[in-house]
Amino acid sequence: MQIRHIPFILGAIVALVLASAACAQPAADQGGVLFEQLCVSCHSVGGGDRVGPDLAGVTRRRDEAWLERMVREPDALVAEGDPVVTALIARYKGVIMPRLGLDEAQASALIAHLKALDAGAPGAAPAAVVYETPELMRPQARIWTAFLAASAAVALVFAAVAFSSRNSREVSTERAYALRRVLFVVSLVVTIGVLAATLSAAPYAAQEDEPASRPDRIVYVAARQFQFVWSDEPITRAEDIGRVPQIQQLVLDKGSTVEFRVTSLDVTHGFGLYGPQRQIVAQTQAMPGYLNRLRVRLDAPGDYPVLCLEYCAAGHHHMRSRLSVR
Ligand code: HEC
Ligand SMILES: [Cu+2]
Repeated sequence: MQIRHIPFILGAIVALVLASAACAQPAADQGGVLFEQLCVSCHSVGGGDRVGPDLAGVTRRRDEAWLERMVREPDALVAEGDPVVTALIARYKGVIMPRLGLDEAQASALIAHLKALDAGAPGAAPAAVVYETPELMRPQARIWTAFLAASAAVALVFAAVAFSSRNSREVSTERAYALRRVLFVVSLVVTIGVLAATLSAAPYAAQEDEPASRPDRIVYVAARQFQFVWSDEPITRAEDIGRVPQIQQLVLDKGSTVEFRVTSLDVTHGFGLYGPQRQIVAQTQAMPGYLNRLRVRLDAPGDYPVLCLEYCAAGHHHMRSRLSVR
């Protein structure tokens, strides 16, 4: 548990919006689900600008053919020097909306969703769910408390040393060196002891080729500014995104072992998987050119937020996704 994780946990609690109502109204809400999955990292509807413009009223501002192109192939509009996009890019600090590899049906569903929101259709907007303050998983809470106590102890030692050095005095180097030797041996023994006691319980002991240790499911995760792209097939280059079928909503079986194969298409990101109680479950780095494997067994049913754990540029704090376990 590190201090830098705290804002993400809090961010997840406050900002995560569920789209689980989607199952009930597939046609009307497919666009809503896609929007949750692919667009909220950069856009809100009526919640103000994020990385990109607030999309409230966009279906009235722009015509449909243009909207469809903007959603499906923003890069083509940029290349053509479309005046509207050129002006938008200037306004949004040069950030260019990425091509997300959507097909026609998905684009229409998204536009239908935006239209419904603009028309103020009842029930069109998924209600924002505000999570209660989560109860940290007990071991995590204990580690956090121990970490705080240890940090306080270190701060006290530093303060004591700083305080004691105000007045100069004779120091016996012999005694200081003797003390240093003792401390060295003690820390060596403690380190080896802790290692010996815990190493066998460390994950990743299983051999790749043992059939019993094969994961039930392999999921590829490609991180990029500012989203996670999920797939059953490898995504290693940006061009794969239009080609490889994506998983829009990852649902895993309760108790199954899943191996995430995580990479990045641009800068280094973090792949942080949080549990239903918003406790961190597992994490690895998403690095360009590497495929990092992260194997976990997910026993508790519920929603698992996924957040980027590496500051990756201005839109970092919107970089989140989720999976569910049923
Ligand atoms: C990585 C950030 C990012 C993501 C993800 C993203 N957009 Fe954008 N979007 C932008 C930016 C930035 C702009 C402003 C134009 C530009 O700079 O390219 C924009 C512009 C737009 C516009 C034009 C807005 C206007 O005022 O005319 C629409 C419509 C749009 N996006 C829809 C979507 C939809 C739908 C999705 C999800 C499928 C999406 N965007 C995903 C960053 C993003
Ligand atoms: Cu990030």
